[in-house]
Amino acid sequence: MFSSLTNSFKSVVGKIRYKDDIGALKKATTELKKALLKSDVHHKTTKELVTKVELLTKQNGIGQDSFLKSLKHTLNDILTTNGNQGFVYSNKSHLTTILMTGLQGSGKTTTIGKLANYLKIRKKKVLIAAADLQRLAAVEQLKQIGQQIEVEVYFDENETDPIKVVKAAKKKAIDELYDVLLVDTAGRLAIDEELMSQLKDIKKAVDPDEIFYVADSLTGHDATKTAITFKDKIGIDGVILSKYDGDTKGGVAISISHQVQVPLRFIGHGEKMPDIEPFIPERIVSRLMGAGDVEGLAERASAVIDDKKAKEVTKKIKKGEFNFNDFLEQLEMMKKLGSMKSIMGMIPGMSGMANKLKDADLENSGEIIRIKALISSMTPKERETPSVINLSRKRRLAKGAGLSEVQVNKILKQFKNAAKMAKKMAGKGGKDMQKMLAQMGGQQTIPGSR
Ligand SMILES: Nc1nc2c(ncn2[C@@H]2O[C@H](COP(=O)(O)OP(=O)(O)OP(=O)(O)O)[C@@H](O)[C@H]2O)c(=O)[nH]1
Ligand SMILES: [Mg+2]
Repeated sequence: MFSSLTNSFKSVVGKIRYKDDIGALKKATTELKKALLKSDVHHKTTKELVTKVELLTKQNGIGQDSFLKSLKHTLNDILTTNGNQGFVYSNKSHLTTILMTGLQGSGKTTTIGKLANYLKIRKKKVLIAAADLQRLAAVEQLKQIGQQIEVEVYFDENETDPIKVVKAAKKKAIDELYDVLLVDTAGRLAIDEELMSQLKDIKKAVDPDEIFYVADSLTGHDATKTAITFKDKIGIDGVILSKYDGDTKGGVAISISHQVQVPLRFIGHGEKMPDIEPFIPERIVSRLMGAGDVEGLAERASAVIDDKKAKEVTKKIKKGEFNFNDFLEQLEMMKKLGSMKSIMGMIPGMSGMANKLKDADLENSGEIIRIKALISSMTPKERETPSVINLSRKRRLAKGAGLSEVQVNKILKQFKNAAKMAKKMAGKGGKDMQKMLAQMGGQQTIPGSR
């Protein structure tokens, strides 16, 4: 996600030797300035960053270590703004209410879905309020997202007043003990008084704990400008950058909170529901310095992996009872972890690899699609005990799943081998589910398995 910035920093740090002189420092800072501006970091932020790094390095003695430390320290300062980080629950009541605002098409509705999914994985009861009544398809879009992630959406198709909708949603959320209410609002092409006054009315009616502003990374410096206007007109508590996956420069993530003076809370980096990450400055600095984000990865894994289920599965594997139902369940769990690309970027030393993976992910792997098709044609008994599948059933299954018999045989054989291998591994105390999945899918098709 930050690979281009990470590479720039690496190259700049490389310009300065273990012990060096003022000339080398000047060269490095000039290079740093160029790289930041080229990445679209705001010019004021760039100036402040470069000046501070230069000053700090001089204070600590010119050399690579001192330069690196100064850069880390200054980046951390620049990225940290007064206010909350990531998602913060209300300290006033059981319910946390979030109002999502932003221009048309910036990604509000998608981000609502991503946040709802993020919170649901963390065991929160979430309600989404469909208060964008401007666009005909807006309610339908939210309903579909809600269905996909299994989160309830409050809507009223007979209502034309968003104020009434948010009031009713809030009442429902309180009465039915929801943890979080996410309110989707209508966007406009540009900032106009009508939008601002409607948002103010909604804000008054729903009394949110926090207001998030969704900024489209692809709009560059305009994202920063508009965020400032929203802050001045209605007040915002956090910025969420969307479409960061399409932003090859990436610098807006460095300067937006510094310029708006409101923390950047999340970054959206894809169209799918798991494609969102909390923005925690010290973790991001670690990634920018090419050191990965082990803490973030561990947090994500612990949210997604159900301890009890993991133990059950390990037990089954040890007994050699791992079946196709367990496989599907494991696959769902892996999907929740996010794309392989986003995971790789968090592993120390792997950020370079993340770029090569492009958008490869489990869901879109051809092999996984074939395996899923085969499993969906099986009877419950066959899923539980694949060994009962005989030749005539193999033929029927191939037809049902639209596969050739050779493909069916291959998948069944791979599965058998994988279960065997997993049993062996579990016997040795290993629980490496990923390796097993890789074996299942064939070495070529699952990214990251080689
Ligand atoms: N690649 C990518 N696409 C995104 C991301 N977030 C949103 N999108 C896409 O951007 C488009 C607009 O997203 P919406 O969530 O509908 O935007 P919105 O702000 O609700 O739009 P309005 O309701 O019309 O104001 C959709 O096609 C989304 O799939 C992201 O992080 N990455
Ligand atoms: Mg929308």
